[in-house]
Amino acid sequence: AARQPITGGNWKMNPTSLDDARELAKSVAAAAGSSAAEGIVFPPYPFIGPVGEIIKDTKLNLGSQSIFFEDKGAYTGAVSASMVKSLGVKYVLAGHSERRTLFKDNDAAINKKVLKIIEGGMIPVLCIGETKEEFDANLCESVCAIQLAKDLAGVSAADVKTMIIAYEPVWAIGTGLVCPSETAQKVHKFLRAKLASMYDQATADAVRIQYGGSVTPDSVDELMSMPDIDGCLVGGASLDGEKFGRILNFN
Ligand code: G2H
Repeated sequence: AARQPITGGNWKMNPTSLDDARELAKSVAAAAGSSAAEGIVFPPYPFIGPVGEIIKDTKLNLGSQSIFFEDKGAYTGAVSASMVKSLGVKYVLAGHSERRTLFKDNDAAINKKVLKIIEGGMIPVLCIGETKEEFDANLCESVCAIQLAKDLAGVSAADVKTMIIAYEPVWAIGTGLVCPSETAQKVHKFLRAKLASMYDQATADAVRIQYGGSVTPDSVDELMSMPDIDGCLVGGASLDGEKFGRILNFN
């Protein structure tokens, strides 16, 4: 496929100080080089600006881990799409399982965020995935299909084409249990077929689908050899510049 591989480093609530964030950004920038995959870093909100300064002359892109879907006003603690856009953000996560579980982001809110990210001139990275119970009950495909349909409601084919979908089986997140590459490939293929039925084949073929969940330098090459895996969304291993650099420079 002609899809350009794209891999993101989701720093989550790490590192814990601006100095440490700067150090990490510098080591990622040094290790990334002219990587095989397009790279994105998703720092915590307060570090987006400073990290953006550090990576501005590299091939890395700047990301935001979330946004709130309102434009402005009395929403204490919230951050808007235009705020992160003004810092140079290009990609924004929506629907990460930690947001769904810990912060009660439901599909209706995630859909509003996706639409707001697009309206704000940025590209959503929509995360979907099933829990362990759902996986064991053979509900992986139906759960992912429902999330996709709800979260993409009202998104045009032209916009979805530029989007990234991240398939993150919840049972593989931060657990060290990587989903076997063939299993992930099967789900990615299913998701692309679902996108083709929601839109059309050309649109589905353009969407980049990332795998996320305990990706490391040891698992990246096999994952990236799968035809429908177009990149990875990396948590833990993105906090080490060398490891993340190796993941960006997959073989
Ligand atoms: C899944 C992933 C990053 P980790 O949440 O989005 O985290 O690689 O630590 O499993």
